[in-house]
Amino acid sequence: MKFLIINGPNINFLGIREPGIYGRTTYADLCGLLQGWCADAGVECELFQSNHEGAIVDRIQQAYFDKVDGIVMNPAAYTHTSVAILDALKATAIPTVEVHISDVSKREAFRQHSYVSLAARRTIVGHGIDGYREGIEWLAAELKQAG
Ligand code: CA2
Repeated sequence: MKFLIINGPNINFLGIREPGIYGRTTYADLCGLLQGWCADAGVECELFQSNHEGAIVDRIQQAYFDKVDGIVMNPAAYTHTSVAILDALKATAIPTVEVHISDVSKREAFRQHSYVSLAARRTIVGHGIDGYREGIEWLAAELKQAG
């Protein structure tokens, strides 16, 4: 089974600024953790981070041709704005889990709407970096059960 883990804009700044909201784990640390969690769940993984909406759309489309089984994604600010990312997820129909480090439901009003949620099988918010582990484990179990 093959997963693509996508992180959106500014996630590469994790651990550098705003540790009160996003913690002290750096993006490099996160990449190591993601690889370990995928290995533990018995899935191959590819990591992708971009600050560009179109690059994320392109990567989701590529995942369709690469026969990726699942996507775990923190779309970051594009969560709240991107119909293009929503459409790419719908077009490819790759099972997707949406993850947010912070609890977006308790933050500014503009963070409380997610386009990506309309295509995601599950949305995990406010569990910090551990939310990615939950997403990977949940999606791996779900897809194994589906056969
Ligand atoms: O809680 C999350 O994971 C978010 O997806 C993070 C996004 C934010 O726009 C979403 O509303 C919620 C922000 C990504 C990281 O931004 C940073 C900003 C300053 C310092 C470090 C990271």
